[in-house]
Amino acid sequence: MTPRSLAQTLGSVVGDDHVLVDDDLRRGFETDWTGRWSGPSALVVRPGATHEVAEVLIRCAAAGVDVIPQAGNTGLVGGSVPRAGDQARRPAVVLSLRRLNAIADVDAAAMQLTAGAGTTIADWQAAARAVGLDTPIDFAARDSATVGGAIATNAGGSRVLRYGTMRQQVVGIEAVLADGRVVGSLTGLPKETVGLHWPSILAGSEGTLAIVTAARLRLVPHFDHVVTAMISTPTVGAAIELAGRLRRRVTSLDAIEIIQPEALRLVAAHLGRTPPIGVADDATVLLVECADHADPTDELLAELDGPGVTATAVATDAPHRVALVAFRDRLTEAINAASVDTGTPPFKLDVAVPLGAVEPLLDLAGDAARSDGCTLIAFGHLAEGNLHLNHLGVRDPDALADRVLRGVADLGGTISAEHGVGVAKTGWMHLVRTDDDLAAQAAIKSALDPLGMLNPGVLRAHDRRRSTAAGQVP
Ligand code: 2HG
Ligand code: ZN
Repeated sequence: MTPRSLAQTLGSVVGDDHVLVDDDLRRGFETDWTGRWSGPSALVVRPGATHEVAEVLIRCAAAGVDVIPQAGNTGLVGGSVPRAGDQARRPAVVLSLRRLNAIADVDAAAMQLTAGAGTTIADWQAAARAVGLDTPIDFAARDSATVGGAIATNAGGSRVLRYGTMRQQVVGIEAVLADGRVVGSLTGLPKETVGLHWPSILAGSEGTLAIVTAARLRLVPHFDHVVTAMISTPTVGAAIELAGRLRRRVTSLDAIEIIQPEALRLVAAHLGRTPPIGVADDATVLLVECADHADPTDELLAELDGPGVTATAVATDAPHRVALVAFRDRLTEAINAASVDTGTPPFKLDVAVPLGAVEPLLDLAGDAARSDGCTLIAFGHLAEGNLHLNHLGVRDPDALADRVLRGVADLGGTISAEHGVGVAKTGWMHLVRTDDDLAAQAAIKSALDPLGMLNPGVLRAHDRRRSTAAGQVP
């Protein structure tokens, strides 16, 4: 089928205005926002309803083209933009879900609402707050990242210690299989045991099994009183001990974010502000947030008045809290801005290890960065042992990733905590999953998507060392 006839057949489903074929219209959908991942698309199709998604998939299957689902395009592992080079096996269509952004059936008593896959996290939040509730998920990319993408990657963010990851928030799902059949339910019954649980199957499947079109989502109480503290601890070990104490004793705890000194310096320079506390080079900084119906400030301060805390800045009113949180929320943006000077996009490794291994992981990552000659910017979500290892000016990303990810696996950790595998980490999946496990996953994929047309290459495990040794292209 020619590109022109493909555009015509999809235009007859979604309307010609929602099929983008011009280079300049497609460009924004073909590259991720860090600039590291990009590939060509035949066109971008923007369905406005579930039945249109189904019909688009049926026609793409008939035309022999691959489908790359995308919504906010805030992914960091190359999973939502077309594949480049050898990985682009057939022409690819970007299936943009941004138009599926309706919010419906807000039920304050059940504490649930239904959101289209293209709904942003910020819009989910606004709808929750309009009925005196809140979202269990929050992260810095909230204005662009979407519900569908958050489900696809099983996103986490800063409130996981209180409410869990995205998987735990999905009480119902609607999704379209590769052959156009629709599965799931948006009823949202908290108790329902009639076979397989589609939210569990699809959360974290990165658009490889089905296209999520809508979800029934959990809401949580909205707390009027929030306190934010920036805390300096002398060592990573002291930070972990403090985090444990806070988790055991402070019931209003919402977030414990870790920021290493180099990261704090970078974001401070980007913001043009001095951090409110002095931080030694070998210190560790925590950004802690508590939220409750009654003011939790005293509860938090009582725990900070002890060993292992060298400096604290506390904010209870919105403007001061926002100013403190900016040192955490704007890190990714600061890293992207700094990467422009290095001439290469930032190289990101999202990993998690058991808490006892956070310090060895930071040592290992520091050594690996020094060997490469790049600058390591480390921060993350401490309660889950989840570190975002960002590298500026990296020379050999593949060797760096190999060293760090093997180290992570040896420490009992995982190669992806919340960003997903995408195409970036397929070569290291075998470090944390057995061959039998990966074979079972591949069998599920081919049962649901026998043509292999949904997000090809993503989550497709291969052992990069074995493939390279055998001379195969991964
Ligand atoms: C965050 O925690 C996101 O802010 C992005 O997961 C992390 O940029 C990153 O590496
Ligand atoms: Zn994160």
